[in-house]
Amino acid sequence: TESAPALDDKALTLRETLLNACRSDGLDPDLLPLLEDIATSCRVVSHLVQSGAFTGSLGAAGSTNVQGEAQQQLDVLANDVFVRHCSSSDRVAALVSEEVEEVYWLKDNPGPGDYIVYFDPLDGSSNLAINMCVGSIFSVVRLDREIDASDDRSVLLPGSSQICAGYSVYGPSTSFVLTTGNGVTGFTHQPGTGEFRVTHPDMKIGDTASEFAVNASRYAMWDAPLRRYFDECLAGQSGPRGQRYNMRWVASMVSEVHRILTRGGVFIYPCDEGNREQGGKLRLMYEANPMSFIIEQAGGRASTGLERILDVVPTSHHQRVAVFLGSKSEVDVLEQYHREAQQG
Ligand code: P6P
Repeated sequence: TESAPALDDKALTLRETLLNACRSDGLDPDLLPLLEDIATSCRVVSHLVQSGAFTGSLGAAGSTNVQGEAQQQLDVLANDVFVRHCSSSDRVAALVSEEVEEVYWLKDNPGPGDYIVYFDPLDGSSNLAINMCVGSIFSVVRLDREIDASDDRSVLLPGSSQICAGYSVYGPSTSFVLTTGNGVTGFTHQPGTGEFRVTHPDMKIGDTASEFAVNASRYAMWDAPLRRYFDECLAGQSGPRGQRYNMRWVASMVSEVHRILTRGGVFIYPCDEGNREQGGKLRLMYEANPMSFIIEQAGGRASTGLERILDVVPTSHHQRVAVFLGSKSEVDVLEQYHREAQQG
């Protein structure tokens, strides 16, 4: 009989990594059940995405979400998966989902030590129909005081109060990337065992970049500072940036961020004439904040163009924000150009 393929059992599992973080980094052990629930949610969503063509769930749901965007069936299914699994920990006080207008309150009197989980259950779902990468994004805050569960404004905490954040990319393989405030660790789903095993320990972003990610079809709607930066990138070696850039645009923020964590770069989604009324395209609480925490933990920067994203004081749990994130030198220049324009 053929011997079973040797499992690569050297790579630490997610559970082993989290237990080590409890011992060495003072990670709160009560966070582990919740992080396992989030990882389970990502495994289930990965399975739903992989099998979507056979279950007829790749199409539109025929509804629109609070963002006014057409919901895909898998947006709704993925949301239900996260709600089901993240509700099982009795330390979770509330869930904030991109797909649902109201806050899900799970406790009547949330207080110190309870968690709030913010998530985009399926980011980039318009890619599903064309079999391109999609993902899930999550952010966790631990309460240090009692909050009022009858007022949705109670979940409006700045990104700087996150204790952990991460995402999963459903691509050729399923990645799970996590920070608990001591650097960024990348895991890959191991077919067969179902384990998330460490494949990218200590992910870091270099200060310089040779790739930018922006939806350049919106150029005519951009403000001057972004056009200035973009034109300089296109000018290449002979231009003020003195180097050639390559461009990528996957229409899935998790994919862009994962590429930047893997080989550097900058991701840009500005406020422009087309989205200024809504405050931009990307959402602060469950897209920009978690991704900014991860990017900073990997040595990069994340700015609105005028301020650090993690310092933005939220006014609504679905509010949007301009996003410039990635390699420090690129974000520094973008911020400099925006500040110069602001000073006139
Ligand atoms: P555009 C996906 O809908 C998303 O929220 C991000 O994941 C992605 O970066 C962006 O919007 C894509 O925007 O302009 O290409 O549709």
